[in-house]
Amino acid sequence: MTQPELPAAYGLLASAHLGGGRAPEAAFATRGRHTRLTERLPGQTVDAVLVHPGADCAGAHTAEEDTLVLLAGEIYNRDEIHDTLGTPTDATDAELLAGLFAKYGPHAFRVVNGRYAALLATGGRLLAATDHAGSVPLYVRAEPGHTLAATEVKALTGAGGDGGTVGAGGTVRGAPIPGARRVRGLPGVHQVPAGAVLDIDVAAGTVTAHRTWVPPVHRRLMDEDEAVDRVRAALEAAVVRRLPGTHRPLVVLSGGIDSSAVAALSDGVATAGIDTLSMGTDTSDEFPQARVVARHLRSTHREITVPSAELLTLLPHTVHAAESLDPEVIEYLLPLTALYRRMDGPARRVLTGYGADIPLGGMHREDRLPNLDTAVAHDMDTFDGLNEMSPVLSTVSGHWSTHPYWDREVLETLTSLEAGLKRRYGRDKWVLRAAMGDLLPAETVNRPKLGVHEGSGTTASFSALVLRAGAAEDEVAAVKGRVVRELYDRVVVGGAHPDTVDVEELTGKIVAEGRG
Ligand code: IOT
Ligand code: MG
Repeated sequence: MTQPELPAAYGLLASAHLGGGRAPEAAFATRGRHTRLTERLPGQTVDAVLVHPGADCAGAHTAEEDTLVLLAGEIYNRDEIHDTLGTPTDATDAELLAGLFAKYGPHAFRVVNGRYAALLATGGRLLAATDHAGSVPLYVRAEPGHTLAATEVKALTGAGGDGGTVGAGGTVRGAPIPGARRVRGLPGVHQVPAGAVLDIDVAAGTVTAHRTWVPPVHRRLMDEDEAVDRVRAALEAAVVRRLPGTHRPLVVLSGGIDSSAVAALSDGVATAGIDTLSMGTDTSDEFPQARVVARHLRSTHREITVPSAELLTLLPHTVHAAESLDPEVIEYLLPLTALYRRMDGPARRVLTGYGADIPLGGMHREDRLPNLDTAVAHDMDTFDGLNEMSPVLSTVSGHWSTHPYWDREVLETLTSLEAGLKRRYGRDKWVLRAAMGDLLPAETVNRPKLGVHEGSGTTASFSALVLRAGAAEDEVAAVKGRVVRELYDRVVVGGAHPDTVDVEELTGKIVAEGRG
């Protein structure tokens, strides 16, 4: 199974109400055309906006009988779903979700492997669903008689209309949704957890949460060969189901094992070859390491150099796109934001190596296995809400990104391996390196991990900015956290355009306040 070049829709905003509502205004960071639709169902009316890359977004919505489905993103186990439903092979992803709902009810989302956020309105209920990883963020605000849902926080703040703190039914906004995280600065707005469905009674504004996926907590013992074979097979299948059917795939390549593996596996299937793209800054790059892989695969390779000063001006844009409050995640995403913004030309499907380090413990730099598994368990417990996989990083520039390591099957396989297969013979991510031994040069397979924030000099540049603003060494981490929070308050909650925020000035203000 391959994918079309781009999914039918990148993002959505919907207002479900009992009548009398008005079509919401959408303020997405995601670039694309907007299609509005209104559906009157027996128990509610839904006004929606889909943001999409192509001329039409027919594949992203369907209304059958009394059920409406809206979908941002794409499904990867379409073949399995066709088999179980007996649907025609030209059925759209939205139609597949409608078919699964007719068969399984809200449990439909338990069988989907995808990168999506979906809304399903039926009778008086609105179901808001995320994929297992919550890789397409989804936010809701439910109050009696009126529910808003959107793939970006800022689309909801813009859509509020009535703006105050008292909802239509006279209730004060901000009632908790058990199991869902509140969104900072916006009473009543919650993020749908990863691998979850919120089942909302539109009239009452009440919400029941169901989990559709949880990270594996068990670990499997197996011999080296079996582990290596499983990892190779799972990753290859995940890459194949993310490849564009007719166009050349583009892989963002650091030359580390994660992205090099994705490039090599893509190259093995894409008959016309692949494109690779690397970014660096004037202070630091991994160009030589990426070139080794590009030459080996004979990819059409491009390098982009971003001046560090320019990189830092994109901090507000990174927070605006990712809507994340985590300063470390923002440091990982900043160089990628810069890269996607420099990708001119037609909209592309981009494969990344993002996320491999989480189930494999790649960020953990010591030998002791108990500590490695503690790190893996911690990271698998805490990824939700960080939005590091958000497609908005690239859809702001019109491009669609997808992450094979966070494919549901790959993630389950990697997470559940015992720690000794992840670190072995003194090597990090051993099982992945061993699985790629025949497809990549030895120097690539053996190269120790370097994070994108290190290889691009991003962490160092951000630290230098904070120190220039007058912070002491031991204040740097805390100041970065405050800078990111302030950026979030301005560009996500406050609606400021990221171009209008001066990071240097803001950092200076924060350091001065800390002293005052
Ligand atoms: P890293 O693994 O270095 O980079 C993630 C992906 O970004 C790479 O696989 C590659 O596709 C792309 N990339 C990185 N550097 C470049 C470059 N110079 N040019 C082009 N593309 C590049 C941070 C990290 O180390 O990224 N992400 C980790 C860990 C996340 C931690 N999160 C958490 N604990 N919740 C990761 O697993 O990706
Ligand atoms: Mg990596």
